Amino acid sequence: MEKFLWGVATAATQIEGAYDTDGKGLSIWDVFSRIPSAIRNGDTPDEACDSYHRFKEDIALMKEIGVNAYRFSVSWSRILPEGRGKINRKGLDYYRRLTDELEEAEIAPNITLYHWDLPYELQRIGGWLNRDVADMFADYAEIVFKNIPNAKMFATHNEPIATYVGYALKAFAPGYGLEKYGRQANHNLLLSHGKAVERFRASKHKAKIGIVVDIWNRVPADKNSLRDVALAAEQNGLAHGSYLSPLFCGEYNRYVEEKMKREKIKIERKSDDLKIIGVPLDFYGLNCYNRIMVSACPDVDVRKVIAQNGGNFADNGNEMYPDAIYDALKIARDDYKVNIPIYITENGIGFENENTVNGKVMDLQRIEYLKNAFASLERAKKDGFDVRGYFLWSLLDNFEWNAGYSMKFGICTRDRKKKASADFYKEHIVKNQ
Ligand code: GCO
Repeated sequence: MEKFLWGVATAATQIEGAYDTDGKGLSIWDVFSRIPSAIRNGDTPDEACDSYHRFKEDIALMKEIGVNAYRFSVSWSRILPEGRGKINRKGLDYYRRLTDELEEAEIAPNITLYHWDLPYELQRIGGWLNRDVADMFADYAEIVFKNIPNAKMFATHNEPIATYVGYALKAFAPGYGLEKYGRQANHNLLLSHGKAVERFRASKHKAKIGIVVDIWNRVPADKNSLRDVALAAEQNGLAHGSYLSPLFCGEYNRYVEEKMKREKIKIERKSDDLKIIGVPLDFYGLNCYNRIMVSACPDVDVRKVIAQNGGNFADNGNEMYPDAIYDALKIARDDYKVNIPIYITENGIGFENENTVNGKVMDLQRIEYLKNAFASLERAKKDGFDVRGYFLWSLLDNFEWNAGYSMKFGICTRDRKKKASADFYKEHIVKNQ
């Protein structure tokens, strides 16, 4: 049995910077971030953590912390500036150097192919609304499989719901706002996943392949209220079922189908699509941060309900709910029949203000959050959940999408100073080898 993976996670747009260096093409986030007021303080990912130039320092930090795996994403437009066609050798070389260096440091590279950063040139032909983009993604994936032989894990997509948000709710790139677009983009994105996995199998690459879907369990404020229970079930069904049910159960569940019917939404889909989407995987990557309490009554304050039941909150307003990981694993297993190995591919907490003592960030609430998370993880393992690894989000404070640089998720700062939580994680890893 392979060793449990203790890792950290990042994503290209959030850390690389060098947005137009060495031939990189623009991504939709490079463009979206220039829309006035799209991002807090007008921040852009232009520089981020400059990991394009400073990745050796990142690896040195990881070595110090003692992780044995690193989850990062590859920028499609760095490798294919136009999304297709001509390969940018310098871009590809960057990932080769990064993975070689990781191998040297005995840190397993876990590569995500798509962390929301579609090449802008492909947005100009409709982005994920264009079914052909699914094939272009598979071509891009194949280039990565062929050129990065030392990767140990691949995930096709990270949190596909973010693409839905970008097409239906305007909040993320590319900033569209129609439910129909969200559903179509979702479908084409899932199709691209299935097609990429086919290419992966054909490539005979030795790594494992999977996909990353986040789970935020919705719980009813009042367990005895039928309306609250129904609302939580519907929100869970839509948020997770849009992905986990086509991926693992071969269908769109009734919440998704009923919503489309109700809203008279018809999307382009072919009869074989669900078969392609449901291709067998080696692992499922679970991103898990918290739970969400919901109430069907507009005048119920769920925060009060949480407090009355003994719950408490971090300074950033998040509930400090200790068992999010366990609950999410249960949802995957019980509601979506996930029965393959699982990696927690993201878990962490962000703060706008952190306390510094003698130049060191003393992020004690993050440590408390992590203690809870590790206890939940242990309980799950004891109860037989097949969890093989945990990736903390994130190695560094970075470009937190719409929140820009003001929301900090790192266990190290952008100038690569370890916070107290990095020391805590190090100790935890030593004790739990
Ligand atoms: C996500 C993304 C990350 C975020 C993190 C904190 O899963 O939402 O993968 O890019 O930065 O979740 O919000």
